[in-house]
Amino acid sequence: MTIIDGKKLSEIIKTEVAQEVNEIKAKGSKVPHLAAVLVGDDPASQVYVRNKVRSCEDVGFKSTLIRKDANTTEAELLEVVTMLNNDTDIDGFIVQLPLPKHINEERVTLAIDPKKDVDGFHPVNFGRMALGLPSYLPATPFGIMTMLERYGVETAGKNAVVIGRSNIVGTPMAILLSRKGKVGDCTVTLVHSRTKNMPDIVRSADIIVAAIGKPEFVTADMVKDGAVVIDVGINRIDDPTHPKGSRLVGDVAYKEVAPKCSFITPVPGGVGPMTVMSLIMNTLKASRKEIYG
Ligand code: BQF
Repeated sequence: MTIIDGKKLSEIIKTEVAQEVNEIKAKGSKVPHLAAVLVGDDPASQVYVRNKVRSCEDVGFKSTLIRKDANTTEAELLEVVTMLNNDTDIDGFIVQLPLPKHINEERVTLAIDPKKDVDGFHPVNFGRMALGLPSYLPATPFGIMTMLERYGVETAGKNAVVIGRSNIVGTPMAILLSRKGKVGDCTVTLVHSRTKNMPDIVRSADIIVAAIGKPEFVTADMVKDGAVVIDVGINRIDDPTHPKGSRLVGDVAYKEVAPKCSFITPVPGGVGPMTVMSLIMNTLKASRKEIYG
């Protein structure tokens, strides 16, 4: 059993990107610049945005954090998006999700210039991804593809089961694994809350991607011997034995599942750090005009 160490891999990629930023600076070219918009004070979102800003600092990117209070209107947020679309110093930006309930995430995402949409959530980027055209890949699936590639996980011809059909993880993950490519060429099944016989289907998987947001949903009886298990879940559960009274668990019952696996990702320190690193990679691509010229 090999633990796919997302923390360590993200640090390795960070040093590679930092090296490239040094070369950009040595040439006197423009330093990559990422902006992040955070609306409200959701504690998890604050942590995520802080992780992104810190990663920018670590690789030598410029970063700008724009904070708006929780009662910011959709119109005000759209003005910020327009301002960032037009700011020529900013290569890419993100609007941290989830947004407060009175703001329509779809309208905000549609307002982002696809050239600067380093989260890859705009329908233009999603469509280009689905067609196999150059695009910004959504950060979590991109991070998972990078983990599979760098750990040399064989995917061609394997049965992959993706659990969960969200727009930003499950659905794009299923598309990417099914595509031709270095990582890909899988036979993909996407299962969700209305799926019948979910345990039977998951048991047939050579590769499992768990992205349902239910703590320890995938148990040992659902996992075939030798399977590759990628855990996207980040769930805080009560645990009175812990100093904080709670701890993080994934969507996989790690302790019982890990011994059956060929590869498994831990939580924390698995997919999460790779998600943040993928945003950095997309920002480097934006600054180099790799996708849109
Ligand atoms: C780790 C996210 C759900 C909804 C919106 C490192 C992150 C998380 C975990 C992180 C996530 C999850 C992010 C770890 C960004 C990943 O060590 O395990 C980093 O910062 N993430 C987000 O921006 O929005 C989310 C999950």
